[in-house]
Amino acid sequence: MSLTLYIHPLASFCHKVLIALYENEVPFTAMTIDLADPGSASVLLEKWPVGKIPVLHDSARERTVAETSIIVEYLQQHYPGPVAMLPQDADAALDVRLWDRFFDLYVSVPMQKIVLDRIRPEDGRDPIGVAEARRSLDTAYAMIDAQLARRLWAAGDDFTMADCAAAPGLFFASIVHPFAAGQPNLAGYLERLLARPSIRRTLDEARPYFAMFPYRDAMPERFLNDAA
Ligand SMILES: N[C@@H](CCC(=O)N[C@@H](CS)C(=O)NCC(=O)O)C(=O)O
Repeated sequence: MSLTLYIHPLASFCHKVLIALYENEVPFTAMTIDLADPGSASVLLEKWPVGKIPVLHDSARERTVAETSIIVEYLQQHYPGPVAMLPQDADAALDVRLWDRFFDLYVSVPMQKIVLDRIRPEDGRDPIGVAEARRSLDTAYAMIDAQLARRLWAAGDDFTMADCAAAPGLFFASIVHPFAAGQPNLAGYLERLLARPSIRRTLDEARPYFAMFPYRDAMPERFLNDAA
């Protein structure tokens, strides 16, 4: 087994890559990084000084690969399986990349802003930044609700990298900034994602760490017991 994925089991961007790996049953070893522990963090920083997880190392090809979208594309190129994370058609692939970027930048990033602000010291909080993040989520939710009126998955009829990005972002965002009542397509899409075996497995593995989630008090009971 040549692939090692440096992760934290609670980290949403790590979930995105885990989902892609599980979709195609790609064998890998997960190595947990505790960014709060300098010894553990140094293992990651040696590989990727930016210090963000996940990072993939492939000993067979002597490659270290960072950034989730690049990791998923790397897996698609070198360790493909039955579920195509990107379609062959170039225009369709652009659509997948667009919605992958959309979920990372306009769902996961503002969600993280809201979550991380809660663990800042009281005098270091950023209420203006958090309000902006909530507005960004409102816009994203409305756009996803419109997009999913015509589609089963984020970029069409097939599950792709865009859905790997969507699942953890929407899961945590729905807790810290609930969907509006009149967004049935958005809510239905999250339910479809949560029913997917790769996503159930990822959340099952994260569940023992949910107590560390800064908004655990807002987490619906069903998420604490079961992913769906
Ligand atoms: N653009 C990056 C984002 C990765 C990211 O933000 N990871 C978070 C965990 S979910 C992280 O490493 N946070 C630690 C930090 O920012 O210090 C990617 O797609 O890989």
